[in-house]
Amino acid sequence: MTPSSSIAAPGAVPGHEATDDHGHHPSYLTDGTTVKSWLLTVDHKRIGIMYMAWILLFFLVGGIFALLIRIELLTPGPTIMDAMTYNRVFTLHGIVMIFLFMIPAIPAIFGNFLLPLMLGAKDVAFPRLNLLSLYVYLAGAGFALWGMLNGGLDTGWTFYTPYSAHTTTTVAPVLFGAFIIGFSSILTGMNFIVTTHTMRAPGITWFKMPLMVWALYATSCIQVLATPVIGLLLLLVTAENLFSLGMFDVARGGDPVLFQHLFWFYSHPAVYIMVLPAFGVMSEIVSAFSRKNIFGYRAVAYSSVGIAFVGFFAWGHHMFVSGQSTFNAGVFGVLSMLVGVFTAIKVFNWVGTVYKGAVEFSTPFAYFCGFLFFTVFGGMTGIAVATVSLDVPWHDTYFVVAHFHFIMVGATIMAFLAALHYWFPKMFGKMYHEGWGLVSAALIILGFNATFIPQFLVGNAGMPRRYYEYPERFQALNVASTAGASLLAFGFIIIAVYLTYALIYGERVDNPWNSKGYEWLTLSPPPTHNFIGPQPTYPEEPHFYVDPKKAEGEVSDV
Ligand code: HEM
Ligand SMILES: [Cu+2]
Repeated sequence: MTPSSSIAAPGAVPGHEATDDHGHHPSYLTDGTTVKSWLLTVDHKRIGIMYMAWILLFFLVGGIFALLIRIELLTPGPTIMDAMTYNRVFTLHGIVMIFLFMIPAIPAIFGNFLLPLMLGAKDVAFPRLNLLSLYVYLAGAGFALWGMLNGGLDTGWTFYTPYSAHTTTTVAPVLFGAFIIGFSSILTGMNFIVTTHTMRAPGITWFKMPLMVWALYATSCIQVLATPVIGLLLLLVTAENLFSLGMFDVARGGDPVLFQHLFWFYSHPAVYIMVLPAFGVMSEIVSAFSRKNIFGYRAVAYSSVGIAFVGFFAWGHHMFVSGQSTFNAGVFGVLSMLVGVFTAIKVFNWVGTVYKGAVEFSTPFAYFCGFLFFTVFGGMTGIAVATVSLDVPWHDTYFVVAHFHFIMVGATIMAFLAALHYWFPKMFGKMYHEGWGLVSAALIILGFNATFIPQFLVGNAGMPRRYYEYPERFQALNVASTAGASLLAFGFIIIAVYLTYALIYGERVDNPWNSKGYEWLTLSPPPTHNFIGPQPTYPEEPHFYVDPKKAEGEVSDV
């Protein structure tokens, strides 16, 4: 199909078929092909693609470290490294995955690419600031990786004091790197908030915004409000580490638990920086592949804001055993569970959307199914660990590791891969092999379960996290977990292969899903300024598949 013959969803706008003077559309990919035109671009789509390249690279680095951890834990004693190296490896894995992959992944890649398209805007509000965010992120990543490779650190990704203030490993550059990355997060968040407020095309009211936009908006609010706290904290620990200020030192009037409060005041909301965009992705996908408008649009939109809000009042659940009163612990437990309520609202609405939908079981939908499972299972174990009497024995065991991997990694990775497959044709105008898509999705979902279900069990049996050696009775479950991780890695390799192939040889497509999301109202890949000819008009809600004359819940014949 040539670009000019491709028509988006029914209801495509006038101007969509317009061409330039030469009768064809230059896309953002072909408009300037020099290295400089990429490195200095202010086009949100190119910036999104550049984030993608880097973030995938860091994901590979974090993944290699994950496999090293799993190989080491194959046997109860030393396997491939010594204990100190092991401490460094799991710290590296955690820091790279959290700060370099999970936090920026969906907002920086798909948020950047899609937010202006979904709002009918030509770009984000501050395009140059957007480019700056990318380089600030890379500068921070550079610092952190440099520190990790030159000596490394052994504090775990949580940098708990008093240890992080005293260890002689290379803490300061990594903390400083994380501090810099925080600025990138804040700048992107600000940019998205202003874009959402000021750049919506005529016709897009707040309650006609795609749910992905709502999710990105709620995420941005967390980024802007919470990140400064950890920024200052990381600076304080750096100073403590270098100059022994005494801030977190009891002997000098400081308080090591103060660190935990400030750390989790950011890092608990930060888990929603990772997972809210994932929820947003899924709201788009469930609607597109059920061919129904989302069930309970307003409830889904408000619950994103609700999660962002109550997420700020739950941090104490990481500190049940750090000496807080029983009353405090109870309050933090209940507040944590409120997050579960808002998440459940979303889950019920997603299921309600699928119900009686004309489901198309494609690769993105397969990831939606995996996502639903990880979110519900991970969320319920969240309720369990938010119950103080249960968390006391589970704290710092593999049970918690399994909980947060299920919800955070499971849900986010499912959404990341779903987004990658759903928007791949949008970004590159090419289609991948659907069969391989489904095979790798099955491998990944299976591998993920095989990796982390044994960790719930071994944690419940008492195996602590962050230990290098363990009693022999834990070995079988650890071997199972490592086998699962290998399956997972295999799935990712397959994806890398067929997506690269599709990038080069894939069939030209425009809107292979016949999606009605606003972002599909323009060409795939989009032209540089997003729309050719007049801006589209937005008479309907995004994903308006249902004939309004028919009763709600019925399927349109689109
Ligand atoms: C929605 C996405 C969620 C994400 C991304 C997430 C992420 C995490 C992470 C990263 C940790 C481990 C932190 C560490 O290294 O110590 C953790 C622990 C914990 N989570 Fe979640 N969580 C989520 C949902 C929930 C929910 C809904 C609840 C409560 C209802 C919850 C309750 C807890 C508790 C109590 C702990 C601490 C357990 C302990 O350290 O003993 N989480 N979570
Ligand atoms: Cu938390």
